[in-house]
Amino acid sequence: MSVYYEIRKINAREILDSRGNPTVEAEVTVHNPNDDRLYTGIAAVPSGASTGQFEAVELRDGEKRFHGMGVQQAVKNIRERIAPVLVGKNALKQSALDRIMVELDGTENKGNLGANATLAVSIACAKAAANALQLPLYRYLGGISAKRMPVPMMNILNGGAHAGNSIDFQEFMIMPVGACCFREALRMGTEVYHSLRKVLKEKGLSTAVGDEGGFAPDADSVEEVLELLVEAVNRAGYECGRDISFALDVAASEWKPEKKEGMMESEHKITGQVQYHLPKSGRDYSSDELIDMYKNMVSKYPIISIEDPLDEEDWKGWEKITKELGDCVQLVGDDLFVTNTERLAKGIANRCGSSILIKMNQIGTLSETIDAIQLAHKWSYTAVASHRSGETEDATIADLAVALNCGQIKTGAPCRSERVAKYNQLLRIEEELGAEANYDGRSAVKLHKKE
Ligand code: 2PG
Ligand code: MG
Repeated sequence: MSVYYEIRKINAREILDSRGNPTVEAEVTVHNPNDDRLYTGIAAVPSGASTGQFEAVELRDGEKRFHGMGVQQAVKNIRERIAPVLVGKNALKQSALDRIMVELDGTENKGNLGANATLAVSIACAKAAANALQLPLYRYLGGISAKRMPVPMMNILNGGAHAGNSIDFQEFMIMPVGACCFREALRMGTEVYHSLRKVLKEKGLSTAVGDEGGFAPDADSVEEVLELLVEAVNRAGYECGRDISFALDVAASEWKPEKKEGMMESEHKITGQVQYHLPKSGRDYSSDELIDMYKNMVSKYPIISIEDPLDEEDWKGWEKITKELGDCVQLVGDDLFVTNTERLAKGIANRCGSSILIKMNQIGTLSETIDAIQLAHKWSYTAVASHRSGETEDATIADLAVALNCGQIKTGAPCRSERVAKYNQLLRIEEELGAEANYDGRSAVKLHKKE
């Protein structure tokens, strides 16, 4: 029997994200033939600051209003180009709808319509369909197998492009791997967050927060930051490694050599390695030197996951770090893979990393996002559902994480409503799943087995 939930209307508007930048919100209305009523789905897209160069295009107007950041063209694309081809179609055929948008765009990177336009519509269609079927979004997307609660990677100390402090690493996260369930994990992580505030205060360090809600004090070295985290975990009454482990997002693509003025291309040629320049500390490293630094850190601290330890084009470095560290720490490709199945396939073929970060707006449709997660799982890579540093109250990634059994989610500190919205949605989902819900703890993190 074929069921037809007709898309009746698609609208879009320019709203604001958590950094006060404009972003796209779409509203899709569908008709349920069973009760002859209309149901609506609303979705807003997030926006990154440390964006990878291979991400799909985020269309910005570049005009005077909002200092060039307006998204009126993307909104217009939804109203005038996407709506006419999708209205009348069946909202239940998500991949067909997404394919139509990909074909209408006609570029490799959604440069024509804008990934912010296509993604807003893609998610709003799914939400409208779920509402019409009277199913929670995670259940609509994941069916009866949706029951794995993600281990949160809570970013409690911010640096890099997300904060105006002196720290080059972008994110210092805690993972409550010793918790029995998501609710307890969130409590433990939140207690550590509050302990960290006390530790910082006592040391006379700033407790102002960065873009993702983590504290953003100045520090002279990464080790100094890791010591602060250890102290916060202990002060909260937990044991490092047993209850709480650490995860880092280095965001090393921000350390591109060309960002250092006067860097000569010949300098790369001497070592045959990518050279990195850390903009805040002013230090320079080769790939090998960075790998040695990570090895040293992993041997001293309970770090179980490192995201973007190397640049998005340093494939050789990624191969090497996976060989040398992949069996003791999860290596997550964010800028490297950009939620893109082609780049992920290249990584799998060359044994680069063991995990992919999943950001829907890096690719621009829900179906392509799901393809990336499924490809990762097929090859025993983990898939970490992720927010962006610029977010809205839209909590779709919480549902996505459970629906696709991601097992891990990265969505900031337990601070700032746009971050907490995702955690709160996960609390609701876990409550609804009841005894069906699983929480993997430490085993959510997969490592590369030695060959
Ligand atoms: C990242 C993200 C999210 P942004 O690098 O993983 O934490 O940051 O959205 O700025 O790319
Ligand atoms: Mg990242």
